[in-house]
Amino acid sequence: MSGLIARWRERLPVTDRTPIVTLGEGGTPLVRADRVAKAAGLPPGAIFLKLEGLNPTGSFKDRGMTLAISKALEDGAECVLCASTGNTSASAAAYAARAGLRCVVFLPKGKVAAGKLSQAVMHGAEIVEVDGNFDRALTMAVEAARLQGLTLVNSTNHFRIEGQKTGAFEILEQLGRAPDNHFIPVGNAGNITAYWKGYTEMGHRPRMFGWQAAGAAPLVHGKPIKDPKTIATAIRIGNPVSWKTAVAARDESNGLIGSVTDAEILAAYRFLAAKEGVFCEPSSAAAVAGLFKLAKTRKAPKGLTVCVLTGHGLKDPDIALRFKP
Ligand code: AN7
Repeated sequence: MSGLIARWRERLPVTDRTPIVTLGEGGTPLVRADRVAKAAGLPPGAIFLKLEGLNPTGSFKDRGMTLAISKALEDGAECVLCASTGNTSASAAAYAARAGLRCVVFLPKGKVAAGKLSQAVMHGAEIVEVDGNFDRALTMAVEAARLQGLTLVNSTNHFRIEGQKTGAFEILEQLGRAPDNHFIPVGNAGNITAYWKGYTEMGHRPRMFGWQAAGAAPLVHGKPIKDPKTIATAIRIGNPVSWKTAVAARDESNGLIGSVTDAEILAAYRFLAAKEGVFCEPSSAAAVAGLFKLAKTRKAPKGLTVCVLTGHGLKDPDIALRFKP
């Protein structure tokens, strides 16, 4: 059987009784990006990109969802529920469809990219459009899950984090060593939490560099943002669930959580597509935007750096056509 649970079984909370719901997620490419390295003033071979957009539904969310849905099925759930800026709902809808579970998704109205919305629709999720942002949608989803006794598959569900930590295991295997630095976009902060967990479980401590959009940077400002704004809708989040663990990952690794403007995000987004042949969604480009930002003041960290490109460019065709090179 393929998929990341089969691959990393002994490191994940599954038993012989767990029905495994998989679409063959994980095993994504790690590609060298010498043009990014050069533009950041670094030597060839310094930068690698982890292409998480090549997961079955086009984002890293599938790593956590294969486990969260498998465990929901094992526990006898009939319906799963999540709030989402788009990718979590696309992934939950697909894995729920495969498992034969009902799926309800709470989405911020008018703020979900077309590709992601079309996935939730096609996989048959029941869609609740929320008048308000992601943070409000999450509050509603948490409340609905509690009142109805349904399984929440947001990253508050620890199986999501457990599944996502396998991204770090793969990077260690693909490089044959640990990277010195790990760059990653940060929204609800589950993924930076998961990668740090994965690395440390394997005895490694790369410096963790998380990147938020300037208009949605609660971790940089040290307080929730009431009305987060950014063109990178996936990370338009004002009050991240995994706040404490993200800050811990930063501090324990001597890392950094910084912010990049929408203009910097779009510049990196175009650079990756036009110079590296890699089409990611705008939120994913935030990590590379952060690298370029540090490079401007010659502060790009030395050594080997992995940037996680969390979602595929096809997720958000409207932005691509509006801001093409
Ligand atoms: C492409 O789908 O929060 O810091 O509801 O879709 O773990 O939240 C998506 C987040 C980065 C941020 N890149 O990851 C959702 C959602 C992409 C994303 C993030 C998201 P976290």
